[in-house]
Amino acid sequence: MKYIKTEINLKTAIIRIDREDKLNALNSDVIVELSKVLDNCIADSNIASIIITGVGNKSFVAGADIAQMLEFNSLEASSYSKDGILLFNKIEKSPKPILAAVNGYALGGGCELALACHIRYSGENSLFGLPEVTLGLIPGFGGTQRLKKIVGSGLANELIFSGKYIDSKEALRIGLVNKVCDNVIEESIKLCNIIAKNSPLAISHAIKSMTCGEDVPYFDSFDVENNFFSQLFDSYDSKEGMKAFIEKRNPLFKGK
Ligand code: CO8
Repeated sequence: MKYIKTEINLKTAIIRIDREDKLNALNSDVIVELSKVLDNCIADSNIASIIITGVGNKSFVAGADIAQMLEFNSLEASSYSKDGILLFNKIEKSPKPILAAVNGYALGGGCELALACHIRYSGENSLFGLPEVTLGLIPGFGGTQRLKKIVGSGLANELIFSGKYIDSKEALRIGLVNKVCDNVIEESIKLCNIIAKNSPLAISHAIKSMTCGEDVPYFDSFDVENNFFSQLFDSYDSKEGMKAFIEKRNPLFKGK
């Protein structure tokens, strides 16, 4: 892999986008590589959760690669945008929690990458924004859809129409990130270690329930939850988890 470095810390995969000289901007090769690495991490039963971050201390991802996009016609732009959308949808639908550890600029496609992750932690010096309109573009990796879901349409409109950047404190205030940390990687790993103690099967069902529930009318979404909830009663993990509680011991989950 040219642009992706992966490190394993206990049951957590730390995926680093490594294109520091271009502030980790997403060119098409980064997108292909990130997609492959995610497939491997999702398939690896030793990995419980995944952290995505950027190499260096200046940038998470400063956006899609503007130099590459300058050469695109509309067909090439559509194909590039679709590849990004497929990757970001894969992240959102991942059966394993994916956490964005934002360590600097999260702009344009970089902000959209963070938005696709299940959880966002930020370093103190991060800056967030969707500056596409300043380039004569709009967000093309799902940002027009995901931002309004996360912060509400008023704030999403303001950020997308103005292209302005907000700092990590403001990102926390509007719910764009869960937490602002002194050491974002350390805090992200701590959270992943807590997650790793829980049933991977239950977590994947919770993700499925939340993502599938969005595709149906509101009151039907409770049937979706009921379906995933009840399926778990045929699993080893649910018997083990409840038995361990009754027996006052820690559960030993198997993910099945
Ligand atoms: N694309 C390509 N190269 C970049 C990008 C980028 N997004 N961001 C930074 N770089 C490069 C710079 O060109 C520079 O390269 P070089 O040294 O060869 O000149 C290097 O990274 C360092 O950058 P700067 O010298 O600019 O660093 P500064 O500290 O002065 O500034 C900033 C940092 C403020 C982050 C500045 O680099 C900047 O404004 N970057 C662009 C931010 C931006 O507009 N991002 C949004 C891009 S559009 C987008 O993401 C669309 C997503 C949807 C795609 C849909 C597909 C069709």
